[in-house]
Amino acid sequence: MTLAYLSIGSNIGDRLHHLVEAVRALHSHDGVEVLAVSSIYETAPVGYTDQADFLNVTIRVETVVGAQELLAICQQVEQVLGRERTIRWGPRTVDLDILLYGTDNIEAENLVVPHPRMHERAFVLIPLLEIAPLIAHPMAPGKLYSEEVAVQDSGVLLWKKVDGVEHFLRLKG
Ligand code: A4P
Ligand code: MG
Repeated sequence: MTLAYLSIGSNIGDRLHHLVEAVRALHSHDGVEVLAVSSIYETAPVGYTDQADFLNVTIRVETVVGAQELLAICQQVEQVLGRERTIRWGPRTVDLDILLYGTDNIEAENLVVPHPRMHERAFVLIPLLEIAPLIAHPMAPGKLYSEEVAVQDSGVLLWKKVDGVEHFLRLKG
């Protein structure tokens, strides 16, 4: 069993529906159990900024599958929910990123974990800290993520408070 943290974002169409369906699809997968979901945050786009605001959540899963298989599952969920890849960092129906996989450091061609841009992104860190307040900074041992996020001009607003996985799965867009 490995604990992993994922970031999920959507900025096209019914954003809430896409987040809920992505979590439902992961949760219904054999070998992946969703243990925690953060509140939902509305976030200004980072990277390619000429696009609509995102809804973002972070989730904790317990899984028996390896990191590569978890990535494959995430990509399958993206496909089922109709993601079209056009612009890098651009608009997407739903995007699932693996932030952390246990304490593993992975540097494969198709998978880098801890996610290399997570520590500079308030839309990842604010929801992550909500469900994992004491998580250590993988790139700066001894430092907590909470110190990092405090200095950011975040563009991240609480959009809907979430009270557990079951509550989240009942939300409708
Ligand atoms: N890949 C490598 N490591 C990972 C990982 N840890 N998790 C590879 C998931 N995928 C990983 O991703 C491109 C490739 O990254 C995949 O083929 C996979 O093998 P992608 O999802 O196809 O494309 P992308 O998401 O457009 O690119 P990238 O580099 O993943 O972008 P990011 O960093 O995920 O940024 N602003 C707000 N406010 N909220 C957002 O959610 N998201 C992005 C996407 C940009 N701006 C945003 C948001
Ligand atoms: Mg991505």
